[in-house]
Amino acid sequence: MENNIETLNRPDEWKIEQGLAGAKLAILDQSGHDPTTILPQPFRNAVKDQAAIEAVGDRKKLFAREREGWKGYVEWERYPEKKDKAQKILTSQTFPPNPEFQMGPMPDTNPVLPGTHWKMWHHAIGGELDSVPEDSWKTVLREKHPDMLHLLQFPYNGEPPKRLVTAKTVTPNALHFVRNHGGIPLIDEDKWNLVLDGLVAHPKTFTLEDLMDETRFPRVNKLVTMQCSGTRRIEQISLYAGQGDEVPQAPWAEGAIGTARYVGISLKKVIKACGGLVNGAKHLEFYGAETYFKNNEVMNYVVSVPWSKVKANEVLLTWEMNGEPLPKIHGYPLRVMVLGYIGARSVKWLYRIKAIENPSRAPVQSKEYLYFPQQVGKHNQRPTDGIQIQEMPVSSAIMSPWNKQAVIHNGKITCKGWAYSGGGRWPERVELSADGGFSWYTVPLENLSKKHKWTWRTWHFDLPCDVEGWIEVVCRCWDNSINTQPLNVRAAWNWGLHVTSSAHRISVYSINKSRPLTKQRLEKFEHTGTPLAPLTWPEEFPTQTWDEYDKFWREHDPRDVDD
Ligand SMILES: Nc1nc2c(c(=O)[nH]1)N[C@H]1C(S)=C(S)[C@@H](COP(=O)(O)O)O[C@H]1N2
Ligand SMILES: [Mo]
Repeated sequence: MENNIETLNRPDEWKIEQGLAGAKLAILDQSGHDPTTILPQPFRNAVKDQAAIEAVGDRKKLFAREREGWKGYVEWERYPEKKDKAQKILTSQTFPPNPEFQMGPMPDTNPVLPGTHWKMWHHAIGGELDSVPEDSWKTVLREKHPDMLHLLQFPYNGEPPKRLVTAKTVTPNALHFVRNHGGIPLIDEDKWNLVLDGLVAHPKTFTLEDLMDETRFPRVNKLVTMQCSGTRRIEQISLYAGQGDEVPQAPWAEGAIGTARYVGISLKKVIKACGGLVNGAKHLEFYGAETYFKNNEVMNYVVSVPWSKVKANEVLLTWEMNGEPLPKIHGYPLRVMVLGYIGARSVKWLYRIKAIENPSRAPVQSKEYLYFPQQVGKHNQRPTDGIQIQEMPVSSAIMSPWNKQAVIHNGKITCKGWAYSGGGRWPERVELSADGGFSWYTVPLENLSKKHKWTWRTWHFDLPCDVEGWIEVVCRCWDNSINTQPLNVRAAWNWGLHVTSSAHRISVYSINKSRPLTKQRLEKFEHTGTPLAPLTWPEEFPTQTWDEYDKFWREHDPRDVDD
């Protein structure tokens, strides 16, 4: 058939009109006299002012390794002039824009996203940062399980596949999710130390040996679940696109949560060893050794927590994870563990703690990890409009079956998953619904893993399901404060795509073998070697004989009655 039709439409017009190609959809401006459209911008030509970059100086010297034995560490926070020089280099050239992975198609690759411009930024600064992207990926391959789903190659962000997320109640180190904002510094334990300064009576430096000295600091050993505030973000992205920066907004599924046994000490005791806080100190700022980029500025990874949290012995300095020294990728040699807070506060590769008066001004604390109200627009969203996310609310997720999966069962669908609550609250009740959240079955307590103050509970349940066809399986948790989850994603959706705390909802196609007819039919498929998948294939053999058909009409009223 002839395909050369004359048309003003582009070949993908129908997809665009149907909202199936959001990345190509023009913005419609109805604010002026006549409506206009604003098309997504194509990739701009790269600009690079080589002379301006060279005028900054020798990058190898300017951005050299800060300390012997600390590969990949450049100190920025103590040297404002150095920050300015790096900024000059970054603003003297342009970089490719963010890939549109939310409204455009998600690549079919693993790693899903390469992190191209983050790699480019590191190479643009050069010096110690030049080899960081490659070194980091090598560490990933050395330390993580081969089945990890690599959402972003650099900075590395990865989660275990669903079948392994809750396979064990304590997550093996190689399967624990990883969330990085920069490279992985490779630090020698012998060369490492920690500075505690700012508003403390006696600023001090501690070696790892000092911190491990049990005569000074009592050991703490705790089982802790850490959850990234981005966990289950893909559900928000699938509903509506939001802030699309690929590092802050990695497209996490349900695996950005992990549970491990940590050994360390309480930060409160270390602050006491420095003579305590002075001059109105109320917050502790944590410094991580890697380099982070935001708006053409370079910085170390810095966040803060309030003293009240530290005072309650809920902030630990840890060096052991599940009986092993901390893996390099998880913060070796020392990381903070803030119990019950979002992962972002548990700083890895910790090298400095500073006592300060107000919450940190560093962008990760003050401009990211904010929970915005839905109806404040992107173009006028001020950091103070958002709530700084600290404790996670109650949440849960179904790990099996999967969304859009057809399940053959005998009247009960076996479901598995996790439930968690932040702030030292814990799951008391997990409920499942097979009808979209109208009626709920309680998961028996025997089917929940053991209760701990700071951890998730994994669960499994055979969910009764009599009906066939598409059903919506929903999971929700009630914590010990009787908090529960909003019932749909929209209710919790926010521009920053954080805290997907809504009840986890999946569509499942139920094929109920406890129905005699279904059982017979499935046997016929097997007998005749007819493939069951894909589900959408039309029937390959009749479901009824003509004899059966005629018998039905003999025994029932006709389709149309006339009296
Ligand atoms: N230094 C440093 N610490 C960090 C981060 C980081 O990028 N750099 N990411 C934070 C975030 S957002 C999370 S969710 C957790 C993830 O810890 P994990 O990679 O050990 O699972 O680390 C936190 N600590
Ligand atoms: Mo996170």
